Amino acid sequence: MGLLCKIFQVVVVATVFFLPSFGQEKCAGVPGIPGTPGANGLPGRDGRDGMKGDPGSPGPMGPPNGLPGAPGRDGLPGPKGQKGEPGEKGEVGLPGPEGLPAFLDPEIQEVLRRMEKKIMRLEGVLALKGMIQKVEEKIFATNANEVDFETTVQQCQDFGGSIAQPMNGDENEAVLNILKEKNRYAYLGFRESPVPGEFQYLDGTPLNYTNWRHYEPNGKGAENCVEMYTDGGWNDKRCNQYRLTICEF
Ligand code: MMA
Ligand code: CA
Repeated sequence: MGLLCKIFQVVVVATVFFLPSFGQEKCAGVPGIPGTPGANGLPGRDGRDGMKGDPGSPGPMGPPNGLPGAPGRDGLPGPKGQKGEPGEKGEVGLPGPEGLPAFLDPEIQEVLRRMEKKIMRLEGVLALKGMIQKVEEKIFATNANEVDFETTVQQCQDFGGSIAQPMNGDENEAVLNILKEKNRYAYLGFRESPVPGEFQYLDGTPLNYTNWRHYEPNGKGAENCVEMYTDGGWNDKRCNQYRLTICEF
């Protein structure tokens, strides 16, 4: 700054600061001329970053022959298919839980009651028609065949029974009823034992009921079978005669 300019500055400052007091004390001067504007200051610091702008619009589609995109999501399920062929039979399963004993099972008991009733009715019909003779739990019946002793034994077995073998007076009378009806004699299920004149059941046990006629048995080892007459009495007799087949069941 040149000297002149410095002087001018002092004059101006003095004018501005001291003139008024001079003015009060002395007189008002002429207003000064406004100075020229100062030079521009240095540029300020950079402001803070602004907010992130909106996303730009999608770019143009790329060229074909690019890599394939990821697979899309699964579609909706299709319609139900047709029924397949039956599979192979599985293995046998484990046994089920144990059931009630038959005597405690009410269903089984009911079935048994009905079966018993049906059987009793059938037995009643057969007895009414004279086709069976029932004594307690034993039933005597004939097929009206007349055959020798061994054939009688065999036939009765074939039908699931055995040759008639009366064990008491009632059973003897039941067999007799059949003889009288057919007016024939019949072999009984006894045989002579190794001791002549002694008879036994077919299983070898001695007889515990007999109904011999007078003077019988008299065969003394020559008559090994026993027949019943139409009066119910027994006679020892050779085994090769034809006699009415009577079985017991
Ligand atoms: C026949 C024969 C015998 C029986 C007598 C009874 C003659 O023999 O059936 O077994 O004891 O008759 O008179
Ligand atoms: Ca005899």
